[in-house]
Amino acid sequence: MNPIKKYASALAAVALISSMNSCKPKNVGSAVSGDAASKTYVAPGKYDEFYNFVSGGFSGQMSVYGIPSGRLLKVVPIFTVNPENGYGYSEETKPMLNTSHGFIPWDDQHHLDLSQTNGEIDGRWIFANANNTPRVARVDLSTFHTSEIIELPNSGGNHSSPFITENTEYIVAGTRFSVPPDDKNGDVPINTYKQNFKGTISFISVEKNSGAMDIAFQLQCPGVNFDLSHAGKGKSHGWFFFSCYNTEQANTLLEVNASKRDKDFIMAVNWKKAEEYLKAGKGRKQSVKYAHNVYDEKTHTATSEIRTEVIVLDTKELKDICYFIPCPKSPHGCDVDPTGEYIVGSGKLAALIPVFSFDKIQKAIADKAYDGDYDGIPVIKYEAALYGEVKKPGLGPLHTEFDGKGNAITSFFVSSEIVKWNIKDLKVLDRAPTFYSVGHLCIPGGDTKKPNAKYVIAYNKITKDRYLPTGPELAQSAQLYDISGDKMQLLLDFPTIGEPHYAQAVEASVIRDRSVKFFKIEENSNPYVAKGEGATKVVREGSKVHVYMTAIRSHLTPDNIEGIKLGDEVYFHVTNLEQDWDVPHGFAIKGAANAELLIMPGETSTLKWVPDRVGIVPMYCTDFCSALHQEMQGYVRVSPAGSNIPISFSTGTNLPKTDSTAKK
Ligand code: RUQ
Ligand code: CUA
Repeated sequence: MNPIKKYASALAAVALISSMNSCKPKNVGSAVSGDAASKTYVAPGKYDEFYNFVSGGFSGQMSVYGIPSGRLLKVVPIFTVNPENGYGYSEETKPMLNTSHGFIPWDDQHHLDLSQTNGEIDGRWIFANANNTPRVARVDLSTFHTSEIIELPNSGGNHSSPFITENTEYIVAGTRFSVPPDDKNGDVPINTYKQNFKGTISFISVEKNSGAMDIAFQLQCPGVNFDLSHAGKGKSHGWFFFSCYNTEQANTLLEVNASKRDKDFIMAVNWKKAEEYLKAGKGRKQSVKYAHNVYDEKTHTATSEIRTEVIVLDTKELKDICYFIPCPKSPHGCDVDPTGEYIVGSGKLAALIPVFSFDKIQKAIADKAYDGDYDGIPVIKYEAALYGEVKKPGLGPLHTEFDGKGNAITSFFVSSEIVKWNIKDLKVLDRAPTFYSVGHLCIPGGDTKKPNAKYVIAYNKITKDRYLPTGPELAQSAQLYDISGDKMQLLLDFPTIGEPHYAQAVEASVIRDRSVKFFKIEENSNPYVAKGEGATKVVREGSKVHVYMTAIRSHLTPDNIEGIKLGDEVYFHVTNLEQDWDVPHGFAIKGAANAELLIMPGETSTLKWVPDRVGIVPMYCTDFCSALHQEMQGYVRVSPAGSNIPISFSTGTNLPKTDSTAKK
């Protein structure tokens, strides 16, 4: 075939696949049986049975739902500023979004993984990836605050991340885009991918008690796209599995050029071996630049540090860390069953699901059952690693979760359905339509050793006609199915915030009782705290003015401030003196180029304000905190630059002068 014809036919194949995107399942409709309502009804005042943590996609946030009701409980900002609670706007939280590129107010958040102990969810933390500017975050589930964000050098799009080992020893992060390493000259022609581009996998260690993250080491791998990943567990603990596409190493029009090979790879990584090499000093220190940001719950303040070194192990030189296993065609999901024996690859363009056996992989390595190598990495023979194939399961398999009863459920994007199959005999057991174009799916604990097979939740890319129209863009959605019986039963649709990708769910009891209700004021060590109204003050330092302010139902102290001048930078450090659950105060001032603050009980937050005109400027509490919330307000007087009005401040004492000559 001449190149143009070849190109045209490849394009036609892609067009065919894309046109299948819109095909609706045959039994479209609302095949919801009579008891669905009672199964999802959570009576007013009652709690849901599960927490469901859902990635926010291009919203950069994580949202938290109750299951089975589908009620939205909270939006937790991670990588994106959030005006609703001042995250990324307050002086204390701005450093959380610092990177080697400076302050970045947004990212694209795809995957979440709950911390585990012995392969079970322990409810301490949830980890999140940033896909665009490569980062991994840790959210503390006692406060639902983002506690830590670490940037990843040598990476270009952190998609296969964050996936964790069974004791949360490591968070792994594989780069989506291969790029020239950060310490090499990157000013090279783009079409020198094969020579100059590398794929990097980061192993982030997690300190057992504090959760503190650190890049323990990175693996330099051949230039491909790493897509998804899961850790081995049980017998395969010590290994990681990554799906790879673009093994064609294309640098343009990937939809055609990265869909040529009949098989791409699952990459098996022996991280225990990598640890040995690391200990033996086989790593190379590489100079890089990445930010590490930590939020301290005592100072209620984040700090950001730029780090400059990382240890890299070269998997081409250091044998027996990485192995490639052929996997049909553009694999996406890469999922490991609860026993750790079966590794399920899902080729986006494949018409079957290959299931690999950990034991067979080990034997293949021992026997050197290789089909040559790929860029210096041995390629295990497909048959030597394969346990078997699920035949004709559906179109466009993406992700698989496990029910802990020997079954797997796989999502199918193209045929818009979820399909249940048995891991041992690889027979399809049941299928249920999704509305529409399902991406990820989630069973509570579905990627751990102990799934809870009560529900599966499908996260759909397209909702089309499922909800009232809302202009050109419709909400993405989730759908809840009962999987406790033989037949999967659709129970509920609920819209999600942002585009949902991976999600996690866990029994509410694992998290509920650990929830912090307020911060102890005596433990507050923010340098600008006022631990009582007597400690409030306004301090001028040159053109900077620090207001040490308190909020308690229902007044701000001070609520009258004079002596501010044009050209000043004013910092309102507001301490919420309440010591009770669910009594935040807000703070906003007219004309502030900023979001409000939302200050939790016992916390101090700081809003920066630069007045731009002379006059009287109102400020107030934004959160309806009491019957007299509307009274929770005050004024700042701004005078011209050269004015000699002295700083003064008060609450309740700046009263009108009594005029003795006035008539009674
Ligand atoms: S992805 S819809 Cu970004 Cu996890 Cu598969
Ligand atoms: Cu405090 Cu409203």
